[in-house]
Amino acid sequence: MPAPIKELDTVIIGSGFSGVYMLHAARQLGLNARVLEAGSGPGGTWFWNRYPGARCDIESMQYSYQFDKDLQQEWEWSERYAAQPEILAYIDHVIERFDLADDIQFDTRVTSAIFDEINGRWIVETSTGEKFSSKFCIMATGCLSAANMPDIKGRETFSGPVYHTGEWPPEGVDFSGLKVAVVGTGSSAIQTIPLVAEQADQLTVFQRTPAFTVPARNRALTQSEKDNVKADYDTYRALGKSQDVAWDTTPNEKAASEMSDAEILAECERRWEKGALYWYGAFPDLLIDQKTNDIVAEFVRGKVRAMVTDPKVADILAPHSVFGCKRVCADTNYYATYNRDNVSLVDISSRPIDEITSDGIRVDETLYEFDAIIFATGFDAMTGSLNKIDIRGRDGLTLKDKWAAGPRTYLGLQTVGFPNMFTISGPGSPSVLTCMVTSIEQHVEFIRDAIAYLQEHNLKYIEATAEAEDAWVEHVNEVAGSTLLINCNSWYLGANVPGKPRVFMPYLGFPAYAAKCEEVAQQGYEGFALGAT
Ligand code: N01
Repeated sequence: MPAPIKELDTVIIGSGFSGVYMLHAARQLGLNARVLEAGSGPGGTWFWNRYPGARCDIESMQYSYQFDKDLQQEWEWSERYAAQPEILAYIDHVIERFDLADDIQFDTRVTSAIFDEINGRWIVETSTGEKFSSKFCIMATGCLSAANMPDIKGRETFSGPVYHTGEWPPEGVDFSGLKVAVVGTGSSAIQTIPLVAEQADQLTVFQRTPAFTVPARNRALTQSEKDNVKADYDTYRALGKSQDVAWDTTPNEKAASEMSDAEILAECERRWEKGALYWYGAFPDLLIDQKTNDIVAEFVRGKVRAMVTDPKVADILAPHSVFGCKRVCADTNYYATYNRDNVSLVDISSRPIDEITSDGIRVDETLYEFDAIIFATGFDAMTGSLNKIDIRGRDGLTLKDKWAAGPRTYLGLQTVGFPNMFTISGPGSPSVLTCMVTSIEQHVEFIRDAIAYLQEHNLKYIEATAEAEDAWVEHVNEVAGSTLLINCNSWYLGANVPGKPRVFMPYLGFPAYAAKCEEVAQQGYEGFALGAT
């Protein structure tokens, strides 16, 4: 006998930062809400990415919720950039503090979400055989949650363990005494390589494209630093909202073209010392003017050559694409790791991995033998976790079909044909180009207020209009097209996943975006059709 359908006002899929805050916000509206989570614990991307060295690249006191002033006063971050276990502990604390656990259901993968047009309800089914009927369906499925495992010939034949950084075993891995391979050199690889190198007998890195990475400058936070931020948190939060990524990436007023060589060099050195994503504020034309970008890229290459003792290795590691075109990585001892005797680098930029055998990885005629392989090959970003679910809207339209040529949304929040379905930090929103937690809170509050508006006006559904969606998609492309961000094979463009349409997915510019959302709400949800039936 089939299990009875459970009635909800709001189903929330995923229990990362988005799902947890969405549940709290839904409860504030008096909604009967439930979070369904595939993992056995909360945290979303921070639950799965437990690889050694996993750490945030946004300052911890910024990468945290701001919706509750007491919460931000009481929580104590230990380091400038929080490591993955501390972020998970923080999410656990938030769940406990706001008494959310009863409405979060773990080990429950959503398999389908289908809109029942007759009753105006979302029917959600799970891997556990449960069925929910809900008025609202909120996708808190995350931008970087679907691991991208490359389809390399013979992968299944390898006799040792194979890991993906984005699906790391919770019990951890001991690489002592082992010959280990890392495939990929993006943010995850750059964080994990120095630590695996310290433990393994030998480590070999397979690099297709050298990434731009700058020192994270992570360290313990002093009590006075924490106290200073807490004493003036409102100002810091306002500053964060006025920027795209870090607390303060306000660029110099002068473009690099208006500065002398000495001024440019001084600014580059200052940013190098400050570290991590503060680089995005180096020059106002950094992501617009190729010449400025080339200056910064050459500066970083100079640093690589100075840090890596073997000039041949330094040449392979020196990045040559557009600085900031892929997210700039933040590292601790990455380049110095290549000076170790037990670390080697294989350049696969012109000759890809041919196959994986039971013993290791073959490139051309050379077989490199390993005991374990780590794939640090990233994610099917922004759309991957949505595409794992069979999502169908009006007239049986599947989301996959609707987005076959690339995702289309209005504000990254809704897509036409899928009424009462929201995506938190969906494609078309600033999300991954910002401090994610700030963006998530902005989205959750927009959704909460939109639902409250429906309640107050006795309305039943909200759905983006085709005109608004078309105009937004055009605007997102136009903004991205005016920058250098479209000039490399990044996951922002879906270029890392074979066959994925090449479309710039995030929207560049959090402050402008937040202002647009506010205006939309003030105009009675302009660009959305609101209906009573
Ligand atoms: O993934 P990536 P990631 N053969 O896609 C290579 C966030 N993040 O997990 O560049 C060989 O950046 C690929 O090569 P190429 C952050 O937003 C944040 O590292 O495509 N190599 C690349 O080198 C980040 O941007 C933090 O040529 C293959 C690597 O694998 C995002 O997550 C930490 C290959 C993938 O790099 C993703 O980062 C970690 C193949 N077939 C992640 N396929 C922090 O907060 C792919 N590659 C600090």
